[in-house]
Amino acid sequence: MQKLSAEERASFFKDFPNWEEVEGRDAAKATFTFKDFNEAFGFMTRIAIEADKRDHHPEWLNVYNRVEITLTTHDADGLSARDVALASFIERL
Ligand code: HBI
Repeated sequence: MQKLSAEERASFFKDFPNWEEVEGRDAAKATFTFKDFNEAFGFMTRIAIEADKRDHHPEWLNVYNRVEITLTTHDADGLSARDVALASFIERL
């Protein structure tokens, strides 16, 4: 699996303002806050189903109404097109 080039990575962070670089990792992180746990977990459920379809899974933390998502591609040891595609899906929810 091919990593994003420096240019592709720069474009990603410009085009996806909710996502930020992760200190010391070639990864992207975003935090989403919802009305309550039910809303947050519903969001996670929709992502989980899509992630499994894509065979590309997020690293994430849920605390009550907050969901922190980190995307990276283990097989590429960094950000890949699969992360861009999943971030795009997440942004469209
Ligand atoms: N999810 N984020 C992420 N990165 C991967 O490399 C990855 C995955 N989910 C499943 C998966 N790879 C499998 O294809 C391999 O572990 C076999």
